[in-house]
Amino acid sequence: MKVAIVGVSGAVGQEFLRVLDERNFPMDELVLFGSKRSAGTMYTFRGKQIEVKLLQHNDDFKGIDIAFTSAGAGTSKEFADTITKFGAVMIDNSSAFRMDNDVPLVVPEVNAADALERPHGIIANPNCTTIQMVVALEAIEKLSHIKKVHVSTYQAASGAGAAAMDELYEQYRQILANEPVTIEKFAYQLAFNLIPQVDVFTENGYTKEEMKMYNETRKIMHSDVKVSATCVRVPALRAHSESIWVETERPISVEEAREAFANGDGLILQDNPAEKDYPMPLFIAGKDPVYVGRIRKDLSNENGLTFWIVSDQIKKGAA
Ligand code: 2RA
Repeated sequence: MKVAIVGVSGAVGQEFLRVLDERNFPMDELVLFGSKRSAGTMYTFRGKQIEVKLLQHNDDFKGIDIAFTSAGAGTSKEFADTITKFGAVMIDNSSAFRMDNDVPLVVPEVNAADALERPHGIIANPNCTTIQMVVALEAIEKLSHIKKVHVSTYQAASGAGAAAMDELYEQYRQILANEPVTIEKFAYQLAFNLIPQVDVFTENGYTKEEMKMYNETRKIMHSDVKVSATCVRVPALRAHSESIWVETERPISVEEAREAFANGDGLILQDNPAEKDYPMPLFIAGKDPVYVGRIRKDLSNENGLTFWIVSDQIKKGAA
């Protein structure tokens, strides 16, 4: 088994490296690719130094079985043929192919079987906010069809990449040192603030991030569910949180939901309000599951249920 990582120097690329190692992923060789900026950089993997190759239109992907790509939608589109032409399966973290009819969009806990049908050799990985949400929704969907979802997200700086995390650290330092604050990765200062915008606005007033939650959820779950999202950037460093409200076809009790979450694939139930026990991003960084808590009946709608989820979106979501 020969594996490639494309975009190894980014926050997600670095997580790919850690996860492959941590899981003892069976492979004989790992090949790393990057842009001009990162070509030549050396990374240590399982005690061996590997040099990052420049991603180019050549035959470098001959013999590669799986390529994990996270270098932005433009790069994925430009290099998809180069990456897949010798039979490599491209598992793509970008938004380039997610909504294409002939590219499966897969979250293993929900629709793993869709990955078997991949006419272009590409499997798309959804947006991180969608991934953690559908893992939780799937547990409820098994009890009763979900008709509507209202969700507000609390997205950590890490969703915008490694440089954005550095910027948040630097902003706190600058504020405490009474220095001018650097603002490059976000529209506004994020330290001591919340920004109700993730990605750019679309014509209907929702952002692209919010529309991804609508469209991707329907495709992954093979569902007519309607999703209305408000995505907010918060000054947490790593792990996204989501406040989710669902309306199901029949009423679901809190006990039923709790049992479904407790037994759900990829989920950890953490819901003990009496002990102030609920998921928080600070404690979930670096972990695999989606944590669920604060499960309540909606007070205005018999068929409504509300809950809170947190997951490390780089690990669970992107990598
Ligand atoms: C973010 N969800 O948090 C995005 C990353 N794909 O910015």
